[in-house]
Amino acid sequence: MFDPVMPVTTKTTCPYCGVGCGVKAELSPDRRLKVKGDITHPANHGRLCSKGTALGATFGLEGRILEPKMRNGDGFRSATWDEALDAVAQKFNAVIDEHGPDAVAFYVSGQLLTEDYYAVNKLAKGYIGTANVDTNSRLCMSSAVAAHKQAFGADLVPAIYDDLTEADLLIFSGHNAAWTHPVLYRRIETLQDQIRVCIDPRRTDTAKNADLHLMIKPQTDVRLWNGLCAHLIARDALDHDFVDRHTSGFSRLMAALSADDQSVEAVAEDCGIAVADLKRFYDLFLHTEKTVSLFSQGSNQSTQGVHKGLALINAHLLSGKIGKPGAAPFSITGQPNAMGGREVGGLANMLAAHMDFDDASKARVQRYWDSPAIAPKPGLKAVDMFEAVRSGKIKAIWIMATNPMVSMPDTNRIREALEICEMVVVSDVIARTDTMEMAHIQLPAAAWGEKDGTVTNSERMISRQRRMTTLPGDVRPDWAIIADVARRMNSAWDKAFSWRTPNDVFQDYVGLTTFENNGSRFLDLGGFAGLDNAGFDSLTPTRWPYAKGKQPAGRLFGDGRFATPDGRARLIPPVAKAPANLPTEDFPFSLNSARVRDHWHTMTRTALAPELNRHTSEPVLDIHPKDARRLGIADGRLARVTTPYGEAIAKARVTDDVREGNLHLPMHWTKQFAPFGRSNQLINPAVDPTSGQPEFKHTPAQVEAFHETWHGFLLLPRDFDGDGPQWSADTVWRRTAHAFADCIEIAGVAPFESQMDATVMLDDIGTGVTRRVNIEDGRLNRVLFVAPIRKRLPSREWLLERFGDMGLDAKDRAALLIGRLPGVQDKGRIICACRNVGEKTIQTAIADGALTVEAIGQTTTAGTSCGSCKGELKQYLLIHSAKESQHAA
Ligand SMILES: Nc1nc2c(c(=O)[nH]1)N[C@H]1C(S)=C(S)[C@@H](COP(=O)(O)OP(=O)(O)OC[C@H]3O[C@@H](n4cnc5c(=O)[nH]c(N)nc54)[C@H](O)[C@@H]3O)O[C@H]1N2
Ligand SMILES: Nc1nc2c(c(=O)[nH]1)N[C@H]1C(S)=C(S)[C@@H](COP(=O)(O)OP(=O)(O)OC[C@H]3O[C@@H](n4cnc5c(=O)[nH]c(N)nc54)[C@H](O)[C@@H]3O)O[C@H]1N2
Ligand code: SF4
Ligand SMILES: [Mo]
Repeated sequence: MFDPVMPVTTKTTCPYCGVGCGVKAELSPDRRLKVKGDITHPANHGRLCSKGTALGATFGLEGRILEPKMRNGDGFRSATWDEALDAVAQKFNAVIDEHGPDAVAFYVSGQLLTEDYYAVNKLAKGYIGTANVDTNSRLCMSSAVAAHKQAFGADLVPAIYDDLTEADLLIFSGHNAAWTHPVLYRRIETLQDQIRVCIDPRRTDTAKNADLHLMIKPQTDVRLWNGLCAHLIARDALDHDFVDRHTSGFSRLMAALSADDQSVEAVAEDCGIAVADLKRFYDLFLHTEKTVSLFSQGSNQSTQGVHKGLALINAHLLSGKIGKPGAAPFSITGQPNAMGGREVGGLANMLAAHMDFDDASKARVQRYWDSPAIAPKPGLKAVDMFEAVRSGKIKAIWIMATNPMVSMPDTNRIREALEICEMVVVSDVIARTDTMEMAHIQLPAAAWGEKDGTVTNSERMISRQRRMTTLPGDVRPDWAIIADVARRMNSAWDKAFSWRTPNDVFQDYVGLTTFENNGSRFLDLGGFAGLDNAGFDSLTPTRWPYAKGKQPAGRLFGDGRFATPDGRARLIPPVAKAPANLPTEDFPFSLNSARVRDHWHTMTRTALAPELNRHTSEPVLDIHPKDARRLGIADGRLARVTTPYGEAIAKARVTDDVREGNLHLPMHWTKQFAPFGRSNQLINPAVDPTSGQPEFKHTPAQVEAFHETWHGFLLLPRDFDGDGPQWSADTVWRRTAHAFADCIEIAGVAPFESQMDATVMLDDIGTGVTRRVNIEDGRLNRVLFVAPIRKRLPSREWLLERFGDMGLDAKDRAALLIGRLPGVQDKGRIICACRNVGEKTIQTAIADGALTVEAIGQTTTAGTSCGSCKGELKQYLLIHSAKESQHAA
């Protein structure tokens, strides 16, 4: 299998989103990887989205950390594993001896494999004796987890993917599935008879392609769903039989709802939408048996995230729309193994295998682990955990597979925390991340394709990620690193951490799910017990619960039995209230922050793939035309956003895709790619009081024009590992990687000065335009264009492609200085990432008569691979037909 001389094909699972698509990967001996969707995988039946399709482009060793490193003054030096892991183990022991187990913490990730996750939980909760293990799922799923536990008695997702196609009504509540779960969206977008409703303060791609978009005021979801529940009651549209036999708390819910004015008019007013639209939504829900309501970050990431989830679940319980084909509330997971982490106890308030911190469960888990200690109480949740680091209560933290310097709220405070921490250990696959920079010890982890284990997707399907190649450099799988540290901490722990294969770890976990279970806990993986390594290697996707001697489960709760002590689902009254931080006179806007189509989180991997950088190549600030006009902010020019926590500068996109008074800045950009465009230094650390999930979707903010006087770009050979050019502190820059070169967009207020050497230059004092091109040995190695803000710059695309040319000579210089060849049209912004088709090409095709998505595909190839851009193609068609009818009129 390893280091083949011929290409070898492996079936594995995509490492990005929670859809959990099966991938067929063909690896050549020189580590070139070609991927296709696995047609036998039940999650995707052969489809992949743009990110999955580009996996080959991120599989090289560019940017990787391949050996352990230890802090050395301002930089890092190489270290051996012995040196690095002894240092970790000794410091942990010293801190625990002096300050107790709660002075250490682990901050982990839904991008770890289940085996990695299980290993760290066993070490912390069973051996060190602290529950200070929290995960980035706190930022992602914890509100849904709490809602599930309260309503269903355990963290159980009722639905399966087939319910999405079975449904006659599909509701996206704070979920931009067209971009964030593209392959699931592909499944439903062609269904002719399904009605789709999108609830989102932003007009997303999912909203644009829905039958009804409720563009609500931010954070008014509870009001909306409570109103629906009241409407169901008022119209006597309840499933009385289901409510009587399978739920508890009805009268309390009814009393709570009747305390507010639940008229459609009052609710519509509070939510900021048209009465007719709200009526239509309520009636659709009322009259459609087969309804699935997907809820995601617009629901979870809120100071009322748990209540948003409960309100939505209540509507399903009251109408009996649960446990039946095409009927369920469906919390969709974000990360590839968010679900797996929830199973093994990744959240600080869960023990392991869905057990809590009650005495019986603690004793049971300790018995199973035969361990010296058991964490006595829940540990600190992410925001509190970093706060405890900052206040010095936690003295050593180990961060794995997550980049909190970018993804936590109020990142300036995270910096302060990590700066004073006595030992910060970071395990990552990439050498330079904003969090790796803060480490004392950097540990090189094996990446996707180099390690073996399991992940669980949104529909509880366990799939294998498989190793395709030998481990490069000194990298090791995360679970093995954790076990090694455990053994170094205490030789008496050797036996408990003596796993030799990932299957050993998996079996340890499987055993815990069955231990003293006897049907008392839904989470039972007994069907996998005793699987040998060969069985583990050939494991096909299997959904849990999967008890010994039973078939793997399908959808849950079909029999009306829930995981509560009385078997009934609980109807809990959610309270509609304002967000924790209200806009003020100084900060009158509400800042929202979500995802773009082709980037994954903090871009450590997707930024490597040129095709993924071009759909949205820099952080863009969305602002409503009325606000922009009032504040003198022009489309395409820089704007400065400030909040009480920090500031950011990004290019404004003036659009009514956001509501008046709302702003949107994507979450992805980092110090490495756009230090001025980082969203999370702006974001308030307010959390939901129950789940501890931060309110990423709402921070009071102010915005103003930046008034840059010049703009330009520098193109230089691709350098993912290097420092890049140094700019003066007031030069706003952002970088994107292309096939042969990096493009750095620059702008500023102070006069621009450049020392760049050039083989040809055209500095025009009169117009203030600087053009410099440097050619070495017939190849382009630098291009700099700078112009006063009112002057246009040439398209970067053509110049960037020239970095791949050999043998450039005098006759090319003139074209290079203009930035284009006469007569060649540039493609415009890339819309189809797979086929590299730009906006202008698409517009030309439409003007020439390609009037359907299919016809555009035939003329330009756009949309013919993964299909992620089809929604946008439809939008171009709509704009075109609107213009045509304007002409006609
Ligand atoms: N391309 C891409 N796909 C991804 C990821 C990625 O990084 N990139 N990450 C994965 C992960 S980990 C996750 S968690 C998922 C997240 O998947 P989604 O939840 O779809 O992701 P977001 O785009 O963050 O947020 C969804 C929407 O919530 C809306 N929203 C904001 N405030 C409110 C509100 O008050 N009410 C309502 N109803 N909606 C609101 C936002 O405008 C946004 O459009 O995506 C996964 N898939
Ligand atoms: N403003 C705003 N902020 C948000 C959100 C939002 O919507 N808005 N969403 C939140 C959500 S839902 C999420 S899930 C988080 C995500 O935020 P993060 O978890 O911080 O994001 P990633 O970039 O996915 O970080 C994963 C890290 O693990 C590394 N890695 C990859 N594979 C491995 C491996 O096998 N082992 C190890 N050790 N490392 C590996 C990657 O290089 C990367 O540095 O962001 C949250 N932050
Ligand atoms: S939808 Fe895309 S990112 Fe998500 S698992 Fe499938 S291929 Fe990967
Ligand atoms: Mo997430």
